[in-house]
Amino acid sequence: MLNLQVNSFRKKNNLCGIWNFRIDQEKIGEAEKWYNLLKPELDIAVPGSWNEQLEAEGLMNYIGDVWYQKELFITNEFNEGNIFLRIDSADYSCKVWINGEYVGENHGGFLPFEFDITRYIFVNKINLITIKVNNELNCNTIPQGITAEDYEIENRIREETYPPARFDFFPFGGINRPIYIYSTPQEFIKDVKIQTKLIGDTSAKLIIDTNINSTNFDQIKYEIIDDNNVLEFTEIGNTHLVKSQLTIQNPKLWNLENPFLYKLVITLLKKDLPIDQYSMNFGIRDIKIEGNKLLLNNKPIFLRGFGKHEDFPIFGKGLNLPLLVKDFTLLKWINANSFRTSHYPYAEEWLDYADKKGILVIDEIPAVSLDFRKTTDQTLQNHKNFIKKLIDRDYNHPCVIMWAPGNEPNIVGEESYYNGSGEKYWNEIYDYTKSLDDSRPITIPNCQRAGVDDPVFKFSDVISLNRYYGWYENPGNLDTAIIRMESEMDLIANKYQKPIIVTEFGTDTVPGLHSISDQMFTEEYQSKFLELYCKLIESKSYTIGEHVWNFADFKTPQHFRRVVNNLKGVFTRTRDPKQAAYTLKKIWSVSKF
Ligand code: BDP
Repeated sequence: MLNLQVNSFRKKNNLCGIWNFRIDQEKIGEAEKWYNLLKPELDIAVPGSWNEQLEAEGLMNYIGDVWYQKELFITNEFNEGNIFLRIDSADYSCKVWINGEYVGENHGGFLPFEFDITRYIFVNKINLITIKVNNELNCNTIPQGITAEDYEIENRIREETYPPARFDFFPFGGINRPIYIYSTPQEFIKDVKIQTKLIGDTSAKLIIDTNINSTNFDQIKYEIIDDNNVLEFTEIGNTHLVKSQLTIQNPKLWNLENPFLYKLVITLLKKDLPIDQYSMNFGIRDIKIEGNKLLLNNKPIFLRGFGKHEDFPIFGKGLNLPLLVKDFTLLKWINANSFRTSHYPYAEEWLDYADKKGILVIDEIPAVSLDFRKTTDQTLQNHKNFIKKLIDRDYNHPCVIMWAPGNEPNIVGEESYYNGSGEKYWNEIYDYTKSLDDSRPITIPNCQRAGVDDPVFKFSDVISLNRYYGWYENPGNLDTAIIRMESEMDLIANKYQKPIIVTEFGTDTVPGLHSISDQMFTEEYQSKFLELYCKLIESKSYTIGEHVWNFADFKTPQHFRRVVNNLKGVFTRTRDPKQAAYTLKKIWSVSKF
C-alpha cells in the first residue's frame, strides 16, 4: 500500500483537526441514523485517542461505540479521476458514511485502509463525513480481547484488569493516525514493490513490480536517482502488473552509518504524455542469518535497543510527530541501533524516519499473548490478514529487518498448546509470512511461561526471548537471576542451534527512588539489572542482540501490579532519563565488533 503524496497528478486534503464527537454506549446510532446528523455532544482531536483527551467526560476506560463527524468542502481540483478516503488507523474497527450513504467498514487497528469514495462525494460542495469507531475485541480479533465475565468464568479474578485486556498496554481507542481525502488520475499507479539483492560486492539486482489500476496506458518510465546520477528506462505498457529488473553497478548501500536512500520516480505515459507519477525512496541492503550471526550487507551486526510503545500523555496512541523526532534523538543519544514495534505496527512515519536515520526495526503485529484455549479458525484467518496488510504496507522499508508475527503466545500456560495444535498454528503463520516475503527473517518472542518447548522456536529464524529473572522470578536476587538466565539461554541455544535475541528484560523503576542495596523499583536496581543482563548477553557467541524492556514508561490497564504506568522505561513517560539511561549509553558506546 503506497504512502500518499501530492504532485501535479495527485491531490490530498488532510482531515486532521477537531471533529464532532458523540458516545454511543447503547449502540443506537445506526438505528437513529446519526450519519445524517450527529447532534454532537463533544469534540475530539484527530489524530488522538479519546481516553485521556476526554477523561473529564468519563471516557478514560471507555470500551464501545463512538461517532466522529466533520464537514469538508471539496474543491474543484478533485473533479477528475478517483477520490479515496484514507484512514491511517482507527482502533480497532470502524464504519464510514459520506453524505449519509454507507461507504464501507474496516476491522483491525494499527494499519491504514481506504475506500474509493468517488461516487459519494459532491465536488464544489460541502460534504459530511461520519465515522463510527469501536474498540471492542474478542477471541477472534487480533489482538484477542477479554471481558470482565471471562475473568470470572476462567477463575482468573486476580488477573483482572480494568479496562479488561489480554495485554499489558492501555487499550486506547480512537482515530489514532491521520485521515486524508486524496485523488488520483483515472489511470494510476496503485502499488509498487521493490526487491533488492546484492550480487557479490559490486552490484545489486533490483526487481520492481508496479501495479496499475488500468491497462489504458502505453509506457511506464522509471528514473532511479542517486546524488548525482539518473538511471532511466522505459517499459511498454498495457498490463496491470509491470515487472522490471535491472542491475545497479557499485550500488550505494543503506547501512547504519550512511542510510543511503535512492529515489525512484515512476511515470505512466499515454501517447508520450505523462498521466500519473509516483516517487518514493528505497534503500539497497541485504539482511540474512548465517550460522549464529545476523549479517547486514554481509557484515555481522548486534542489535542494541528497545521494545517500545506508541504512548504519550493525552495523545494516547495518537500520532505525535514531536515525540517521534525526540525518540529518535534519544535512540541515537543512548547509542541504540534498533527497536521492536512491540506489540503492533507503528504509524508509517516511524518507519520513514528509521529509513532516514539508519535505525533497524523488528516489525511486529498485535498477535500478542494469544490464548490457545480461545483461538478459532477466524482468529487464524484474521491473523493472516493482518500479516498480509503489514507486509503490503512495510515491504519497501530498508529499516525493517525482521517480521514478528506474534509475541508471547500461551502466556496462560495451556497444556494442549504442546500437543501439536500450537505447532500447527505457528507452522501456518510462518509459511504464510514466508510466502509473502522470504527475504527477511521471522521471529516470535517467547515468554518464560511458555517454556523451552514452545513451538515458536521451531518457526523462528531467530529466537527471541522475553525474560524477567530478577523481577517476576527471583525478585531482588540478581545473583540467582543471572545464573538462571545464563543456564536457560545456553539450553535453548543448544537445543535449537539458532541465534538468540533477548527481546525483553527490565525492571519497573520509580524515578527518584534510591538504595545502596539491591532494592526493586530503585534506579540503582534497574541500572544494575540491565548492566548484568547486557554483560551476560554480549558474552555469548550465539546472541545477536539485546532489546531492553522498555524504552519509556507507558500506560497500562489498571491492575494492582501497575502504578498507572508500566515503569520499566529507561526514560519516563515524558522522556526524562532514569539512571539506567546513562548506564546503557556507556555500555553501548563500546562497539560489539
Ligand atoms: C512481557 C510482555 C510485555 C509486558 C512485559 C512486562 O511482552 O507486553 O509489558 O512483559 O510485564 O511479558 O512488563
